[in-house]
This record gives sequence, C-alpha cells and structure tokens, in this order.
Amino acid sequence: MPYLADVDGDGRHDLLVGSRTLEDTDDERFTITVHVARSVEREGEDTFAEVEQVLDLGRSEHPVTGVGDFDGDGDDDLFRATNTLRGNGVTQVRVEAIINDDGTFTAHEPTELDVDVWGVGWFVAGDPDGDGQDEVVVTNGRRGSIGVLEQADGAFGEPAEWWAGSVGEKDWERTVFREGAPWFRQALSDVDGDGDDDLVALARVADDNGIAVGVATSDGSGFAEYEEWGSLPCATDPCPAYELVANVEPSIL
Ligand SMILES: [Ca+2]
Ligand SMILES: [Ca+2]
Ligand SMILES: [Ca+2]
Ligand SMILES: [Ca+2]
Repeated sequence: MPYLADVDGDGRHDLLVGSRTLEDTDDERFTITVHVARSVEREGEDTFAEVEQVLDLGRSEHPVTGVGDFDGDGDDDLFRATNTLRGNGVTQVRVEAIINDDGTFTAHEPTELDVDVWGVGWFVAGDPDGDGQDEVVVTNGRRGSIGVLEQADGAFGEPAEWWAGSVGEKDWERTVFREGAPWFRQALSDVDGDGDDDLVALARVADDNGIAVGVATSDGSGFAEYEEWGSLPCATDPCPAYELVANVEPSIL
C-alpha cells in the first residue's frame, strides 16, 4: 500500500512505496527497499517525478510501518515496528525511527518494548499532543492500554501510558489468544478539532447491529475512554467488513 507523504518538506505530498524482492530463493527473507516519486511542477504541469530509491533496509521480513514527522523539521520521516514470533508467542517487539535528513533516510537503533505489555501492540503515527511533531502511538497493549512514544536523537523512548486499559487480565489474555490483536483497526485524527489527534476505531457490533465507531479523545497528555460516536449500518447480514479510510495496516508494501 503506497503512502502519500511530504518527504522533501515543500508542502507537496510525494508518493512513497515499499518493495521487497527475493534475491536468493534459498533465503526466505526479502530485501526491503523504499522508493519515492516526488510531486513536482515541470513545464507548468503537476506530475510525479521519476521513482528513486531512498532506503535499503537489507534482508528482513519487516516492511516500513508508517510515516510521520518525528523530528518536527517539516519533512516526513518513517518508522518500523517489528515483532519476533516463536511458535504462537511474540518474544520481542521493537520500534525503529528512520529519520529523513534532506532526502537521506537513516535507520536508527531500535527501541525494545516490554513484550508482556506491547507484544500484540498496533502502531500508528500522529500528533496526539498537538505540538506539531509526530509521535508513535501504540494501541492494544495489555488490558487494552495505549502508549505514546516520543522520538529524540533518532530513538524512540519508552511508551508513556496515555490510557491504562480497562479489560480484565483474564479477558484480555483470552481475547488475545483467540483473536490475536482485537482492536487494531484504529486511526489517529483530530475529530474534535481541538488541535491534537484522537483515536478512532471501528469496534464490534453496536446495539443496532451496526459497526460501532469509537473515539478516544486526546487532552494533550492522555486519552479518554472510548465513547461511541455513532455506528455504521449493516446493509447485509452478516455485516460487511468496513475499513477506516485512514487504514493503519502496518505496511507500505
Ligand atoms: Ca514534497
Ligand atoms: Ca522530519
Ligand atoms: Ca506531538
Ligand atoms: Ca482532538
């Protein structure tokens, strides 16, 4: 899935795509690269320029997760969240900033998160504190908790808990075991218009049998509990699967 992001800070959104190629069929790992086609005006016409490779992440199973201006300098940077799986369990979860400096992208040392808390976390970038610099928000932590990671000097810090979660431990473990990541379809956007990004999620079946739209508003230093802002009707039975427009599938491939 390509992203549109302003990688050169000129105010025009550029096209950003990931690629993975299998160079050696004996090695199951792909080579992950990222490419940009800049939005330009050429001879009076708006167009995307030729595609150029901007990043080679080498052999890996993990594509780039998303974009955000993590250092607040006006151009969009990248981040990557990776899980290590062993059997049915997640044994490691890491988040890595890939900072864009005048078109040169540099992957920095990843930060390892507490796997017991964030092992099935879901990562999305936005500006929940409204200071103009993006953070990574990790949802789906233990008991449904939500954390916010600030970037400094190329590294993300430990997640600050912005919501403690309200699901009982046993319910949480049962749900994760049965369904994997239960509330992952979330987007960050300023839906109450106060300048900081709120979490919007499609969740479960609402009272009227539609799909509930939940919003956890940000107050700049924490998220409120999800409240239902409405529901999407079910035109058919069973209910169709809706996707948020700003889907957060963790990949730009
Ligand atoms: Ca641009
Ligand atoms: Ca930046
Ligand atoms: Ca911010
Ligand atoms: Ca808001």
